[in-house]
Amino acid sequence: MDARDDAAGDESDFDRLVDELVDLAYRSATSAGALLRDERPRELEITAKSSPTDVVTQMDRAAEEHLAAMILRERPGDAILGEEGGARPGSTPVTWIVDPLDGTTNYLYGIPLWSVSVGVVVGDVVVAGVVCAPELSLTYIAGRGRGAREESRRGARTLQVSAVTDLGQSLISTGFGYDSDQRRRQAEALVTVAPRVRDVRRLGSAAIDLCWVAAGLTDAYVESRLHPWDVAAGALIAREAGARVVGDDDPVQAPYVMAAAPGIADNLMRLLDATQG
Ligand code: LIP
Repeated sequence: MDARDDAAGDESDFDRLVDELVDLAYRSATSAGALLRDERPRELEITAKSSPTDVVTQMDRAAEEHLAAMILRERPGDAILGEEGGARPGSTPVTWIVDPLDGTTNYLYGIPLWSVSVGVVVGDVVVAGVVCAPELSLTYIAGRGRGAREESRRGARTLQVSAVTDLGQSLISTGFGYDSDQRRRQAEALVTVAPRVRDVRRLGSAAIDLCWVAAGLTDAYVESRLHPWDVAAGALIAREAGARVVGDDDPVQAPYVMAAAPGIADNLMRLLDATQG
């Protein structure tokens, strides 16, 4: 029995379910994004989590509560796995994997590169993903097998990864964890990669990193020690836009999560594998 059999009878039922999940993911992500943008207080209450630089604010929690309320109002039996709320069990094959505020440090500093990421899994297959970046007026949407699209001030467009084939001409984004030993290892790997590519960017939101590969704004994104909520939606969006994506099925344990234009994916993976001590 696969996810289709569990969740719905035949193909058309499953397709209707995916459409419903994409729609609810879109409405909940954009609504939570508006809350974060429009109701940000003058003073943020900051609490440290895994390290002094891994922080959570009252807005992270408020956004996750907002997402859960919208989702469970329409689909009360679904499970939710959220960065701030842990795991809420469900009675259906559907699980919502949400990062209510991806790029918390950027949000804290007033840097506009932050997002709300909502991924939806049926059985063990990610079927819907929405990433909303409200300060940039950008929303990225994908349904499994339906391609990926961007909505912006300029309207809507279908997403397609870049056609780059030369690693030395590629623009790569990456990120660093909150643990100092992990950051050292990530920086050491970057010493190997940086001289072999055009340039490197560090945006601060994994979900946006993945969507910008899908949009062709960067040619690849690589980061290690991420969490399922960082990547669930963005990995689907990148894959549906034609990216090669690895590591997203177990982002905590994988050597790295990578989303790359297909023309450079093999060479980039060879380079990354050489950095794995
Ligand atoms: C962040 C990621 C970012 C990573 C940070 C952090 P958060 O998520 O989006 O790419 O480099 O270490 O994990 O903590 O802002 O939700």
